[in-house]
Amino acid sequence: MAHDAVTAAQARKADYLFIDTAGRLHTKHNLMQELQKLHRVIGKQLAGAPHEVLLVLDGSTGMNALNQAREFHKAVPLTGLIVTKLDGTSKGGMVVAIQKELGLPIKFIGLGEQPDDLQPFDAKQFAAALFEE
Ligand SMILES: Nc1nc2c(ncn2[C@@H]2O[C@H](COP(=O)(O)OP(=O)(O)OP(=O)(O)O)[C@@H](O)[C@H]2O)c(=O)[nH]1
Ligand SMILES: [Mg+2]
Repeated sequence: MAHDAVTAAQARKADYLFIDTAGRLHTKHNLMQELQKLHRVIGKQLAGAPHEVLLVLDGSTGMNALNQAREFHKAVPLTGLIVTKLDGTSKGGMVVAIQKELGLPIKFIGLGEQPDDLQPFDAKQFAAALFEE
């Protein structure tokens, strides 16, 4: 499917192609291999692709998110993270640990279920929110 999508995007001279995979746990070895294959196939078809590999983490899982990020980053080189569900009780302090260990930029954060709730990550604003009452 990804192969066909790249072909179609090239034929239409599209500026962007988003490939959204089904969610998976890093412990599912076959699904992690599938992810690596996907990455390899796209790269063979188009030099430099995929240009971005974003991992979407559920912020409510706390420090488990760090472990997930670490394992996914080993399987396919990530270029950034999206941390969702920061509108709940989780304040997202794990993003500090992730940044410290893996040095991956957080591109967007999720603050609700509406399209507008997916917002660009602003480190200053995020840090301020982390410490406010
Ligand atoms: N409150 C809240 N809900 C969210 C947020 N992001 C996603 N959700 C909800 O979480 C649920 C799952 O979101 P999906 O976008 O389907 O998650 P997914 O990772 O694509 O799931 P799979 O493709 O099945 O692996 C939906 O009901 C979303 O509305 C968020 O930032 N805050
Ligand atoms: Mg999905």
